[in-house]
Amino acid sequence: MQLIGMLDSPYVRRVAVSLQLLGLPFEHRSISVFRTFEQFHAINPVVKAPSLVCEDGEVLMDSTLILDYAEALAAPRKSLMPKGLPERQHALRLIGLALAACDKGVQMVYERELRPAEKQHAPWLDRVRGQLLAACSALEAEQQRRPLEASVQGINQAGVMMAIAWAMLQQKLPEVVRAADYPAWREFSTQAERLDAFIAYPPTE
Ligand SMILES: N[C@@H](CCC(=O)N[C@@H](CS)C(=O)NCC(=O)O)C(=O)O
Repeated sequence: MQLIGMLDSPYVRRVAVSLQLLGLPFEHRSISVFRTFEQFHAINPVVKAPSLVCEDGEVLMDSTLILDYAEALAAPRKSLMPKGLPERQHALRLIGLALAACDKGVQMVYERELRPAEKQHAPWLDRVRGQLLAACSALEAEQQRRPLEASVQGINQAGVMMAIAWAMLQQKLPEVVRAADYPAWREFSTQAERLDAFIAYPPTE
């Protein structure tokens, strides 16, 4: 199995860390959707990171769908998704919030880095920033209300996604998502980043 994409993408990193925690062997290939577009295009003409090349050569994309496949591969030995319905419901809420935070963060970064300054549309950026901060506030409130565990045994997919979203937002948009405003989320993420799977796949390359 090959995981294609750069670890500065939270979606790629999410898959890499999860595959590692699930104990699934894979080769990571750091190919950029921007700097090495043609090389990426040769593997997946849609050029979406992450892409996963399965053992039989079929290519999957979208981190959530790739992880659905990974969960099936690892079952029944290991899973990062809670089994009980109330716990699973809560995990899905957190994953949704953290994915939304990443999506909005990535939109802001693309707007700033890919669009010429004179073509940037302030009302759109304000809207996206508001959505991003709403997701961040909800994540902080949830972590204060029902703290997640950041141990190697206890971390689940919600915890992986929360820590990875935090790292990406602190790396790319620290002036928007101010660390001091999110003490519980920050502390949880600091602990998660000490796990071997996170250390093995750092957010920069
Ligand atoms: N919902 C997707 C988002 C993936 C995504 O947007 N990846 C970015 C890299 S951070 C990408 O492929 N960008 C290139 C493009 O969309 O053209 C997932 O969870 O995998």
